[in-house]
Amino acid sequence: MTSLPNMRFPDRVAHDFPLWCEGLSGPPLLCGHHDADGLSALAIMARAWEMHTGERPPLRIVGRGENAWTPEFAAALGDDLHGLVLLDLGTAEAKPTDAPLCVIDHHVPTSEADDRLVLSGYGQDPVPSTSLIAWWAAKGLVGERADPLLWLAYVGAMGDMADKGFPDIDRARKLYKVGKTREVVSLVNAPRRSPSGDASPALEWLLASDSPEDALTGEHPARAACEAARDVVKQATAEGRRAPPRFGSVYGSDVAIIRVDTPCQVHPLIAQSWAGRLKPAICFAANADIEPGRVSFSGRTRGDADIIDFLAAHAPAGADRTRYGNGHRKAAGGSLPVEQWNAWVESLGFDARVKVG
Ligand SMILES: [Mn+2]
Repeated sequence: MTSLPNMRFPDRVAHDFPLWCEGLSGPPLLCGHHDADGLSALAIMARAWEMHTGERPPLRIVGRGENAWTPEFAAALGDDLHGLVLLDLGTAEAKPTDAPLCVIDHHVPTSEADDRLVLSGYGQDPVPSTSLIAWWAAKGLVGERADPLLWLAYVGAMGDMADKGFPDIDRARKLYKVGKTREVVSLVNAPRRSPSGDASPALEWLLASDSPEDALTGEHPARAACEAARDVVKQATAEGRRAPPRFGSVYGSDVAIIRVDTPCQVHPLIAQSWAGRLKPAICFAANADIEPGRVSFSGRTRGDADIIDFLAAHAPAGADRTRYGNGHRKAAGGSLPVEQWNAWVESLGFDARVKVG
């Protein structure tokens, strides 16, 4: 699929996506990451496809402990797909299906395979959220009818802190109140962090709403599930914030690890909050209660550090690279089996207080 040379990225997205859709024999399966950005992108794509064909395409959230680039995921998809759209799920090598594949993403890519349409915002300046790229794609598919979906792009962009420097998001900021949009982001992100990790109420809520205002004030039963999840997550976050950062002998004050063991996926929030206080350190928060036998960890920095590079330089031998060291330069992590985690922190000079078991 060739684009015109020198096309601006948003125009290239709007140009290439409809061409990709033309080659499909039926509705593609839409898969999205479970955070505000991925869920918003899913909602945009689903509604645009429905405008385009009159039919709601199948949807699937890729949630906690799942990765779209693993053989397990490919097996779960089956082989009767018309097409597959992966939203906010990274860009890796293994193709999960023989059906036409479209990847819409903005994480650091780990593949340049050309047997698929890749609409990656990585390398653009600034880097757009997946939701905004999805909206540009929707715009290409259904034209002005995508305009009422712009608020969803705004929700995703705000959720990923990628809402500065884009004329379309500037326009959304004038149309929709910042405070209400922030409240939607907060509620949409809650279910995936709750002990169940099930983000489907958040997606249901976004799919049923017409604006941040409508989402917060209209009759939306799924909102109550998001509110309940947020209460639980708030409690776990407050407790997690009391855990002290630890430092190892290899990097001293430049690398901190904070242990926060809870069935709530709040370790990225804890890492984020310590990164703000401990600049220029890389802060990793680690959680051994998310997945049995594994330690999930998340790194954040406000300084110049490159966490992707750091993790690559310190990759444990035999680490599963679909589950280690992916994400953004300033926000990346992964999960390791307990034994590998313990060896990893030891190699960085940390003592038993950050080891598990
Ligand atoms: Mn994203």
